[in-house]
Amino acid sequence: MIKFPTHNKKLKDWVTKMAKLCQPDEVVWIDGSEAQKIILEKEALANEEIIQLNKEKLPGCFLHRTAIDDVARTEHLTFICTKKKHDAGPNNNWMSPKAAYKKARAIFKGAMRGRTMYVIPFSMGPVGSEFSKIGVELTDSRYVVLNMLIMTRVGELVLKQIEKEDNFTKCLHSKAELDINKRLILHFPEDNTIWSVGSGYGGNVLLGKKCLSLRIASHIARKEHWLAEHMLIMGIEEPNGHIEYVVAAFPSACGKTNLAMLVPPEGLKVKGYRIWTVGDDIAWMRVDSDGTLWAINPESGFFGVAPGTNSKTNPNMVETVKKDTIFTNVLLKSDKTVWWEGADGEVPANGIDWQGRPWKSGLKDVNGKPVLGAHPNSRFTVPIMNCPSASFRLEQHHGVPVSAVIFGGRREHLAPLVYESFNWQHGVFVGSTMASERTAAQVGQVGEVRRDPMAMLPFCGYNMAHYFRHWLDMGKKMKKAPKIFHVNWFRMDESGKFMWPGFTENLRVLEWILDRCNNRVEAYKTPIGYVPYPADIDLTGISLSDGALEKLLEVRKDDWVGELKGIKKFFSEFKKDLPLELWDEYESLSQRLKTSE
Ligand code: OXD
Ligand code: MN
Repeated sequence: MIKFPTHNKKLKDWVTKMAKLCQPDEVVWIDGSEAQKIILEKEALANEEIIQLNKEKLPGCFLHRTAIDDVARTEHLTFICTKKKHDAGPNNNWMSPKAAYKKARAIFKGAMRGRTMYVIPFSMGPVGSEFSKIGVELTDSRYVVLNMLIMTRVGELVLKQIEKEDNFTKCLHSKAELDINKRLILHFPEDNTIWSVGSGYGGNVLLGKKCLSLRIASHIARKEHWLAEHMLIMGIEEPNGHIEYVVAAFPSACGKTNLAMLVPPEGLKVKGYRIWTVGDDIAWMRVDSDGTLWAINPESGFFGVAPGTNSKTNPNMVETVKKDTIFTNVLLKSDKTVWWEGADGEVPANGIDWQGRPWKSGLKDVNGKPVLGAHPNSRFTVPIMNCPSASFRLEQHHGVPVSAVIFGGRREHLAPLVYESFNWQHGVFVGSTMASERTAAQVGQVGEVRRDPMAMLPFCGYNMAHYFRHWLDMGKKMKKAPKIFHVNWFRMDESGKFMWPGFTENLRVLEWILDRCNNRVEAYKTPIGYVPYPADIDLTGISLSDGALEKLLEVRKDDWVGELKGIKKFFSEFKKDLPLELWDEYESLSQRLKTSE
């Protein structure tokens, strides 16, 4: 007999039906309390789902290891299940809802036998905010529960909200047998439903994150006239105390998290900048009654990539993960602290690697390849409030006003350090033609270049041509739309070295962006957009080689003529659905390149 702490019939009926399908031994409702969390941690420790880390050095921290073939989002097993294939678009894998439910139901059937089904009522965004959406995740994984308690707002207040709204996203997850051949991540936007089975990796199973906050939310946002985006949100406090907020989209593992919480570089410190972190991964944005764009971060935690995180790349994150953190797939040291490639300090002499095997520094496999201590996509899950730069506006129901939208990618040669689009429509073109290299966060060939419009290719829950149309329409709804920029921290010189120091120094580029938003500097008009005059990027305290900044800002016509081909090929995939405005922008760019010197 299931006990229900809710009167909501929809919720009661759905939990009953799903329990009948999955056949758990018991059903436990998650109330968001500290007492319940402690019980769950104890059970997870006893079952060896998590390992307690050094209580003095890493209080409240645990380590979890996933199955070795379950370490990243599995895009080829991720589907958008709409009645019409066309609604999912060429950008998504598609299955009909009927076929998808049938296929997954066979795996879910009895999958929770001998286990507990946890019911997690959660809110993406502050409970009760106009921006927020409610979900309920059913899962047989304590690891998922413990992570959801960090990443989302969980508990009784949410249940009350469900009674009021009578609406929530139905999220069903089971580890089942953790079998890659029986793994499916299914989205049913027309039913406001997500089914994920056979995985234990965060991006596949913390259903509030990519599944709800991007794939399902993007579908809802189109209908309700707002934007659900794969973007960080950060505030830049200027020396006069005024804070301006920017949002930025980069493909996975291109430094969104590092940028969102950067510490101003030495050379700019005298100017008195301060950074406020609102979010590192997802932005939900609405046009408010003042006719401008406002943003919230629907999440309450970070699910960040560990390798490469250190006091130089991200000192705030190093502080953040010193307590209350769940580490996944990192190296365990003998003193029960953790390590990953690119962490601070010496490489440990030995430890237990992410697969649970003994490891020592310099270890090589039979082919002579280094054996990594931590998986390249190893992660930490930690509350945003732990972060020294956490914004004081995180719980504000209205979010923060957005001055600039920044797109970026990893382009070794093509894109200059920064450029500004001519207007909103051109900015949408810039976002829609974004491209980058594949990273460890996705399964597949690392290094392969792929188009990733607005960094949403793996996350847009509907036909991307319709998504571009939605972006164009949103621009018309604003009295004062944010300016749109493109950045590239990854340009390389002839010898294959990065030309820009990146990380904390990126504030120098943000400074120019804000100067442009406030009409404080002129810019140089090129065929692709406005580019800074070198003198307007403050280089105090860093030394670039002679002419390096000029090279970083250079727009190379031949490269862009080549790029046009790639854009045409990509746009053509959307056939007649692609908004004509984007073809107009394509033609205009081609024309400007022809007529420029
Ligand atoms: C992430 C991703 O995990 O984008 O944030 O892959
Ligand atoms: Mn992401």
